[in-house]
Amino acid sequence: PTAPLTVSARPYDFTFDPATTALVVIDMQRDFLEPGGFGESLGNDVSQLRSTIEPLQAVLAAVRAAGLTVIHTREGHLPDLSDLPPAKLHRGDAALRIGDLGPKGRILIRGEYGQDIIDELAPVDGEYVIDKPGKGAFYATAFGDVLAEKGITSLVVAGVTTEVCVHTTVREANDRGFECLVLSDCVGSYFPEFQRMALEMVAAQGGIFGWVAPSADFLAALA
Ligand code: C5J
Repeated sequence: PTAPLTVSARPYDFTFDPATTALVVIDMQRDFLEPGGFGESLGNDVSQLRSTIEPLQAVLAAVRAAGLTVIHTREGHLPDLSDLPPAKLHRGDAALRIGDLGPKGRILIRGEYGQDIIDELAPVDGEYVIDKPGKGAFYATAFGDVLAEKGITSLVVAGVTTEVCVHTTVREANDRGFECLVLSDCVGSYFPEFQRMALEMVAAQGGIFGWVAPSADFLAALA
């Protein structure tokens, strides 16, 4: 198909040029999706996020075939915790805190097995992997520089969790002038009511932060 492509989305059609669009896959890490990691240590049922994996595999296959830029992010901290604000370390009542040794390595520490991306969605050669200390992908990372270098103006966003790292990144991107499409079945939350409302918040008020569509409609536009 010739650009621009059109996705049937809420609150209205999303148009994009594959040459200036990146797929951003946020924090699909063992620490959030598998037992024994950061997500579970905070008391969450990590199985809630697993429905995102299969549709995201299909989206990754399609965007790889179409030649879109692909950027994965990973939340995590340096082994010496020098990039971890005490406020983040001490927040909540975690069984295991960031930096503690869990069954998959030190919780949310860069380079540990648990902090890496799940096998099902492993990055391939030529894709970017951005390590970030915060919830948003722009803060203290090269994410913005990569987007500028590649001439990216639109983001198709997937990953976890919808109301935390996905929302923070979409809000940050929106303020920087990017057009964001959130794939509703490729983002996940530990809380079903947050999932629903977080998606509503993106598209409300005429698309205050961006657009929302199921991945099937994005795939239809790419086909
Ligand atoms: C959280 C994230 N939920 N990746 N991180 O702490 O959304």
